[in-house]
Amino acid sequence: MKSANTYPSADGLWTGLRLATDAGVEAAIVVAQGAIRWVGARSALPAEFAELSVHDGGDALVTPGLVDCHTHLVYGGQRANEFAMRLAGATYEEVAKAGGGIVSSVRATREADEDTLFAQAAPRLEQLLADGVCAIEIKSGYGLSLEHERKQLRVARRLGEAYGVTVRTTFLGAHALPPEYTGRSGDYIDLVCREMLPALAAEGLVDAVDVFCERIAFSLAETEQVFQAAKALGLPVKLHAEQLSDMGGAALAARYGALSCDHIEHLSADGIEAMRQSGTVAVLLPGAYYTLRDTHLPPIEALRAAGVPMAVSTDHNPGTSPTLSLLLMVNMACTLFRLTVPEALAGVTVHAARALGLEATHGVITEGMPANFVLWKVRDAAELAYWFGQRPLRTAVRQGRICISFPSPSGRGQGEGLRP
Ligand code: DI6
Ligand code: FE
Repeated sequence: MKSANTYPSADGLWTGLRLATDAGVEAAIVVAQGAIRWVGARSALPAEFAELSVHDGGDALVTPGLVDCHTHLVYGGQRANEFAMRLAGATYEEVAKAGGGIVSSVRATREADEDTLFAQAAPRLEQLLADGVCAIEIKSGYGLSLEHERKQLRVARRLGEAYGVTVRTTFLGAHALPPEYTGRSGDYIDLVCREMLPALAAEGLVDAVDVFCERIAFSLAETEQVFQAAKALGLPVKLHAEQLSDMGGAALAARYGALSCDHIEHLSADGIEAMRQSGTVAVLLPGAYYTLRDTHLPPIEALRAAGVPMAVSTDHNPGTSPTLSLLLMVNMACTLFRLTVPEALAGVTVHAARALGLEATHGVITEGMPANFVLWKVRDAAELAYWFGQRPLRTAVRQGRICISFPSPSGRGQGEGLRP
């Protein structure tokens, strides 16, 4: 791992590119002082940029840097044993009731110190970066006490600094009831609202607030209590909503102007309408759907018809979605959820950026924005969805720096994601 500011600058003229939207025309991008200065057809390049030093794209497809807008990347241990339990017939809810599930990751996370958590999360982050991720959300929620939630969020911040990747931290203190609060859910929510959230926000560790609103987690009323605490601190909210049942969480979240409602397999028509009115993004998580062998599809056609923006994310977590490939989620969004390729790609770029409140800096290649873009060893955007399980990334520019670069089409270059 390098320190972020040792990556080479991406300033200069990038040529030999194809834009997904206009693949027939050679495109060029000018980067100056780490920001996009100009983008368009090479033939239309203004003369003032013609003498800049050239980065030859070699006919690569270029897209905005990908945004993974829902992850639980920082945690201790792993839960392969639950995979086996589910294969033997147990449901996610039964596993949780048997003392597994989120609470078993809480035990392992509490036992690990900050450096250990960092060392475990870093190679996971490297895999996502090798898939073209330039901005990522990282939630807490495996600490469930002030001390241990703080540790998770500090690791998330450190990861962003170490890798020069934009990290948005989300406080998910209301993820599960910690064992020491069994039977005292109200007391725990009070602790979350009165002590944990204000303290962590004051330390600058919280960019947004999330709740797991579900019958195995927290009720609608408890969710609203957390939203009120977030609102009092001026923090945006998002919600794990209607994953296993329709709790009415999405409509509540929309009332609080939520950035996103995530999972939403059981989202109702009222929930969709509320999200449409509030401009809330629907975050689709096909990795969890797949792992849980869910068969209840999110209401894609109704979301599409309502014009609710749909994002796609890994939901990386040790229980229900251990994937570290956002491109695999693009494939699954198409094959399992029937998104079109342009919808799925918008889902990991422009809409994902919006789900994090990052629409001014990420998700599109536009003059004035920080340079976050990816060159791919493919000719056609559909290939990004098609080659599932592969890593066609050639070059990743994050925050104006060349962070991953494979010099020749077949060569193994300096990629941080491909360590021996
Ligand atoms: N929904 C999920 O998919 C994850 N959290 C949540 O609220 C699962 C977390 C886990 O099982 O560890
Ligand atoms: Fe999640």
